[in-house]
Parts: sequence; C-alpha cells; structure tokens
Amino acid sequence: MKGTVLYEVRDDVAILTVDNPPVNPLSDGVRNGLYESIVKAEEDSDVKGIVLTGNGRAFIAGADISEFGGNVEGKSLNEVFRKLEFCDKPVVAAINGIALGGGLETALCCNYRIADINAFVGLPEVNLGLLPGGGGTQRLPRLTGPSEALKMMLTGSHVPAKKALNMGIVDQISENILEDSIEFVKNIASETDAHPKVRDKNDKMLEAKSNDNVMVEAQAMAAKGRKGQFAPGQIIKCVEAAINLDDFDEGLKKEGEYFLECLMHPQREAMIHIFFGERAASKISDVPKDTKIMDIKKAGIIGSGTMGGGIAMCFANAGIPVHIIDQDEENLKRGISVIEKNYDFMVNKGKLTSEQKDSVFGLVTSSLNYSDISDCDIVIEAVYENLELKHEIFKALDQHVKPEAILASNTSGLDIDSIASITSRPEKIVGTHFFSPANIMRLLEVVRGEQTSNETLATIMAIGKKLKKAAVVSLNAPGFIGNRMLFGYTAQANMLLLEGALPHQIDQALESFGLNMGPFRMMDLVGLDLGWRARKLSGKESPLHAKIGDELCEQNRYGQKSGAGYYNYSEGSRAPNPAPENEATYEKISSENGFTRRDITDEEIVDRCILALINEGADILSEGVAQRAADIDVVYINGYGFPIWRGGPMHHANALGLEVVIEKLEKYKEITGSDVYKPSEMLLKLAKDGLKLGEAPSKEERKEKLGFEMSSVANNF
Ligand code: 3H9
Repeated sequence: MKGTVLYEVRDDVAILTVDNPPVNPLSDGVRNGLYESIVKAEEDSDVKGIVLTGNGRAFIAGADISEFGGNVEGKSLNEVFRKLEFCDKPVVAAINGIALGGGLETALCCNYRIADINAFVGLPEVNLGLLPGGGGTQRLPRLTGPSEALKMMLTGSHVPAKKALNMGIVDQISENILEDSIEFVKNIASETDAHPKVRDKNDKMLEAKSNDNVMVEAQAMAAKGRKGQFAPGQIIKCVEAAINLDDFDEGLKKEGEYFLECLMHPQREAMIHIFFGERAASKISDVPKDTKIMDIKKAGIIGSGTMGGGIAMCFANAGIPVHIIDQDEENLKRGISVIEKNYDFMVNKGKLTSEQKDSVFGLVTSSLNYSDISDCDIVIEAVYENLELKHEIFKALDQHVKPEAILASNTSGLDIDSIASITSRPEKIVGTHFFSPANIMRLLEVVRGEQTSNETLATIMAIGKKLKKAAVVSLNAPGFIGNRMLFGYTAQANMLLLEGALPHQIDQALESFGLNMGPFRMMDLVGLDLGWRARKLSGKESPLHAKIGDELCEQNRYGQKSGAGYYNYSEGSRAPNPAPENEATYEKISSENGFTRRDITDEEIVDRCILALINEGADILSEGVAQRAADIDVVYINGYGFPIWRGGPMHHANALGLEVVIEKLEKYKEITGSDVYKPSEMLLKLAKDGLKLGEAPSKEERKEKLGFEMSSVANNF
C-alpha cells in the first residue's frame, strides 16, 4: 500500500498527518489510514477534535492519478469522505500547502478549513479528462456559488489562500497553521456540539435556481477554452444537478455517474498520458538523478526581437533578473517597449497589478555591451537563423561571459555542435528552442549537443521547470523533433492542395480533428515568403509540395503580413476569408505538374496529414532523436496545437492500433506513390510483436527484439 497517515494526540486534539511524499496523493494507504485514524479518534474519549493536515509542501494533491484505469485496492475515496463528513467530533482541515482535486474535496468534507498563507486550492480534474468525483461539484458551488465554482472547475485554475478566503472556500488564513488549527478546534469543541457541514449550505443553490445565465456562461466558457473535450460538459451537468436536485445525496449520485463516464472515456487516458509524459520528459535516462544543478541567478539574452523579448519575459516572470543585449539602439528600445506593452496588457486584463508589473519589469535591463552580461549564469542567443552570425556571437560570448556560464542558442534548426565547436566550452553549449510567443507557449525543446555535459543538461531541465515550460530533450539532428514532424505534415497538406482539395477544406478537416489551427492558416501566419526566398537563393527547383506557395509569393501573396496568402485578410484583422481568386492558380499549377484535380474527402485529409506525423515520429524514436514516445506527444501538444485530448500523435497511433496505422499507411503509399507513407521500421516491428509505441522492451532487450541498436539516450521510448 502506498502512503500512510500519521496519528498523534496533542492537547486532546488528534492530529492526522497525510504522509505520501512528495505531494501526498490519496493512494490506497492514505485512504485506509484516513479511515482508520478517524475511527481511532472517534473511539478515544479524550480526543475533543481533529486536525487534518499534510506532511511537507502539500496538504493533499488529489486522488492518486496512477490508480485511474487500474484495479483499485483499499477503501474507496467516497467511503473515506463519508466517514470524515459524519465524524462525531469537529474536524479542521489545516491546509498547509497544495490542496488540489481530491485534496480540496477532502477539506470540503471537514467542518472547518484554515489555510496557510502560501497554500493554494483548486479542482484541476478537467486537465485529466475527469471531473471532481469526490463531491467537489456538489460542495464547492455551495460555498462559492455555482458561477465561481464552474469557473474554477472548467479552467482547473489554482486559487491562492487569500482569494480562497474571499471566495468563502476557507474560513481563515494563518501563518502558524498547525498551532492555530489545534487552538481553533479545541475552542470550538468546547463552545458547541453543532458543527457546520458544507452539504447543508443551500442558500447559494436556491439563488441559482432562477438564474439561467450561469449555465449559458459555463457552456460558452467550455466551448471557447475546452473545444472537443468531454469532461467540461459533464462538470456542467453535475452543477446543474447540484442546483436542481433538492437532496444532496441525489446530486452526489449523479456526480458519481458522470464521473464514471469520464473515467471510461478515451480522453481520460490520453490526458493522463500527457500528465505523466510531461513529468517523465524532464528525466534523462543517462543523466544521473544526483547530477549537480547550477544556480541560475542572472540570465542574459542576445537579441531584442520577438523571441529575445519573449524569452526575457519568461526569466523575469520566474523572478530571475535578465539583461538583454542588442547591437542596435533603436531595435533595443523597440524591443524593450514591446515587453513593457505586454506587461501593460496583462495589467489591463487584471492578470497583474501595477505593483507586480513594476517589480517584474524591473528585472529586465538592457544595453549594447557584452561586458554587461559577463556575470550571467546563462546567456541565450536569440537572433535570426544564420550560422555565421551565430558563430560570431558565440565567439564573443565565449570571450566576455564567465567561463562557468551556460551558453544556449534559441535555434530552431541549426547545428548545435557546429556552434559549440567555435567555443572553448563545448560542454556548456546547448540548444534552447523556445516557441513563439515565448512568454506564452509552453514547449521548450532542449537540444543536446555531442559534448553537452550532464550538468548543463540537468540545469536546463531544472530552469525549464522554473520557467513553467514543458521541456523535452532532442538530439542535435535536422529539424530536432517538432519541426521535422511539421515539415512532413505541411508537405502533405500542400500535396492535398495540389491534388484537388482547397485550403479552407483542409484546415476545417484538421481543425475538426482537434488541431488549434489548420496548416494553411498557420502558413499564412508564419509567412509564405521565408521558404520561397530560401528556395530562390538556393537556385534549385522547388519541390512539388512548395510549387503553389511559391507561385502565390510571385503574386506578392505572402500571407497575413501582405493581407493575402492562401486566404484574404481585411486590414487590421487576422480572420481568414476565402480567396476564390487563387483557384485559377491552383488549377494551373496542378495541371502543369500532371495532377488532375479530384474531390478529396475529409477522412483522406486527416488520415494523410496525421499519418505523416505518426510515421515521422516513429522514425524519430527509432533514431533516438527523442528519448520516448511520450516526449514526442508532449512536443506536439505544447508546441504545435495537437489536441491534448487525443494524447499526441504517438498516443493517437496506439489508440488507433498499430496494425490499423500500418494498413492505412500502405493504402496511401499505394494511392500517392510517396515514401512518406512507407511504414516506419519501428512501427512494423512493434506491431509484429504486439507492442505499442512507448511499450518497447528495455535497452538490453531492444536489439534482440527489434533488431536494431539505438542511441544511448533513447532508453525509455
Ligand atoms: C482527483 O483528485 C479526482 C477526484 O476528484 C475524485 C476521485 C474519485 N497522483 O508535478 P510535480 C507526482 S484527480 C499521483 O513534478 P510540482 C508527479 O507525477 C487529481 N502522483 O511537482 C511527480 O512524480 P515523479 C487531481 C502525483 O511541485 C511528483 O508527484 N489533482 C500526483 O511541480 C511531483 O509532481 C491534480 O490534478 C497525483 N495526484 O507540482 C494535481 N500529483 O517525481 C496534479 C503529483 O515520479 N498534480 N504527482 O515525476 C499537480 O498539478 C502537480 O504535481 C502539483 C505539484 C501542483 C501537485
């Protein structure tokens, strides 16, 4: 059994301490321990009241997520909650730290809640494809009112203690949580025998009965922020039941039914796969756990453009002073004013107070001199993609920045080893590929060079966590993980256009599949001219898939930046409007290249684009460029808008079944004649052995089972 509950009696108060490091989830041992400890306290006539708290930094981080989908042992959570709620002695939840999901639900079953000043609460089950199934959907609305409760449950947001007090979720805030809670329960036990239960608070439910707006607003919120997800609708139905059913236990019953439907839904498995995938991604199989991590006290950024400014904001937001260098004073001024505008925007939106803005923006300094970053612990170069320029910058950095500092490049595709080779500290050189806008996008691809040291890598993974990024390691290989996959995917979208589909049809099909943005909207956003100019410079003939894009550029249709690309854009708007005038161009280029345009189904569009991703992902895995299948999923969800509820391209392949994936690949290879659809060796071998992506055997068995050796980093694919 995992976890336990420590029992101690102090001053006639039983102190129950949940002990299940590091964050005290409600594993089987904790559930049994809680149940038994409550019985013990009830049976001890000397005990006047109970304080329930957690060991370490968490109160309780929720149900044990690793138990979902498996056989669960021990007492059920709802048995424990019932025991707690009907305990014959007063119970105070001393919320010492993190109280999420089942953790907050535990506290809601107690008579009183006191929170440490630094604690936070929340019901983030929606992020796992679930709903708060321990009574949270019934009890939280009774304290906050349904509107606020729905906001919390649909966003999964964390609410700091002070706000939780204002919202009525906790009764008191304390800086001396355990002592104050003991004192409180002793006093209250001597004053009265009638202790409040959240289930009995009905005033806010009665008020809500006549207010239809609450549900309408919740539906709109779910449709906007949680497109395609199953759990949000279930959460709304639970709150409807809380409002409409007069009997609390009937509401609980409904919650149980809706929870079970979420539990059985494939989205739950996909989203939990990503929860654990993000955490696994930070562990590098051949970097020992106890590798020294450098303390990053100050960061430097080279380049004050969009990327440089966004990266600087990430450091400042994490409380790390950051100094930006640019070679051009005008650029630098512009860059700094963009950063300030971004912070002002957050103030206007109520996401920051003016004081918070001043303090965070105060961490950003700038100048034109390399000597001002000599004391930085890390410097990230974020200039445009030109290897010669990067060589020059790294030579200068190597001279000016202290020798123990890490020097990183924000390249999206250049060779990190080549950059490292011109410095005297190749072990300190690493790629940190942020995604634009860097202050918002969660993905951080960490590019490991041939000589990047364990200490450098471990430090970057730790700083990634501090910057609240989903950091994933990639070997130094062309396109790294994400852009290599993107290339094959957009090429197929372009081939579909050449064969007869139209941009808006392709975009709509992929957006209905769940992608945030279809490929043609994305290409218009990035700009069609970048690739076109590079191809012109190379003097080589454009590949088939680029021919239409190149022709549009010849007509000055570069995408959003010129008001026209695959779509038309009205002045000042990013909304795409169909561009029927392009259709003659499509016809012309198709026929020039021997294609008779045909009707293409949405199914073929989705299959061909997503299969291209899956097949490339499998190759990336077999080459050891990514450590594990889940790393690829984390990259694609956090950097490329793949729907989290499908668990990423590799998880999606497993969900389809590798046999089915191979069958489809072979079908499209036949139709298109393209090697893009030649099934990856990895897929064929895994399918033959009845394995899934991510279920490959251990490193030792791999050669024997799969017939090929992989890079030493790819231990856990
Ligand atoms: C629920 O409660 C359902 C109920 O309503 C109803 C049921 C009937 N379980 O993130 P970290 C592990 S659903 C198991 O690196 P941080 C995590 O995998 C649950 N394990 O630390 C990692 O393991 P490892 C609702 C968990 O400080 C280690 O703890 N609750 C759980 O950056 C450290 O985690 C949630 O959704 C768990 N519940 O962040 C909260 N939580 O070291 C989910 C964590 O082997 N958790 N682990 O990689 C979080 O949001 C963050 O982990 C937390 C700490 C904020 C708590």
